[in-house]
Amino acid sequence: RRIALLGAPIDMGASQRGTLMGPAALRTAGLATLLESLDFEVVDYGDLSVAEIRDLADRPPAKANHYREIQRWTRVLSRRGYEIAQTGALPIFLGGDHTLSMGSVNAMARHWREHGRDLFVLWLDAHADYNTPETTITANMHGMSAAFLCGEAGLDGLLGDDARASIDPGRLDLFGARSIDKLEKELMRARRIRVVDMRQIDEFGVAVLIRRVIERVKADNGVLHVSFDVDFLDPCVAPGVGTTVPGGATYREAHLIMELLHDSGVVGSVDIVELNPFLDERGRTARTAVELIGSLFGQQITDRPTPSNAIA
Ligand code: DIR
Ligand code: MN
Ligand code: MN
Ligand code: MN
Repeated sequence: RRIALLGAPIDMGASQRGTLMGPAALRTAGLATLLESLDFEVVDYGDLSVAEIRDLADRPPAKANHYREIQRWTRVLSRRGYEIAQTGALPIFLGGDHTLSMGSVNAMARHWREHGRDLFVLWLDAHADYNTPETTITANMHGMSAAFLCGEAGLDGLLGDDARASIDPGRLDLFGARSIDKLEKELMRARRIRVVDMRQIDEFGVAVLIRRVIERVKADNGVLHVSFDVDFLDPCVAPGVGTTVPGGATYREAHLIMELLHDSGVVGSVDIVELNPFLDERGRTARTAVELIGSLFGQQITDRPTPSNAIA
């Protein structure tokens, strides 16, 4: 029961600066102490840096802001994440904007593939992040990470010669979406990307919908990577993000999701991204994110055996 923390202070993938302070805020909010109180051994690898990384000579796509910088981060994250996964620890990647996942998910997919297991990805996010340099309106690369991971064309040079492990679009679940661009939506429809939007959450509730995701992972003996974009939460709960969208998950819905994921036992790695401490209200969003990670790793209100498993 060992957890590895790895910070990636990236903010060039988003339009607003400031997510580079995310790892520090999550540490300040007590992430390691909380995980230790839940009986984990926590190894904090500190923050990555891209200062030493040599730039590649490929030609940046026309519409991908700060491509070079994101390329450095993606390569570093992919290598370090993979090495850390090999130590047997469960990695939590601390962002940083959502371009972080291009590296972290690639690392975990490669790791598990070597162990004969498929990686599934749960993308908790107000957005679909399924743009490409072709479809994007903003050219912000944090809106492209899920598409990149599913092997969409347009950012093929990001990893250079490093191994790219695309995930099968059938193993990706977008959850909580309420802002998807027009061309992005068309591309998702063509690829049959599964998305649980906020309307479905309203109609059916998070428990039913998350259990479906978990069952798919279990049926395949897969491992689940949880990519938690803090803007998944309603802005009332989580004001400290650059691209707030009204109508997000409530505090209770988010905790229930984390509790159900914990009970499932299928989670093998986590990203916490898009937290922007520059926009936060005295650490409120950072603290909320840390509390949610607590639920994801076994924090319970009472100590009774997990009721969801007992019923299912
Ligand atoms: C928008 C917003 N779809 C874009 N995306 C994200 O820029 O591509 N905002 N991820 O957080
Ligand atoms: Mn291994
Ligand atoms: Mn996102
Ligand atoms: Mn988002």
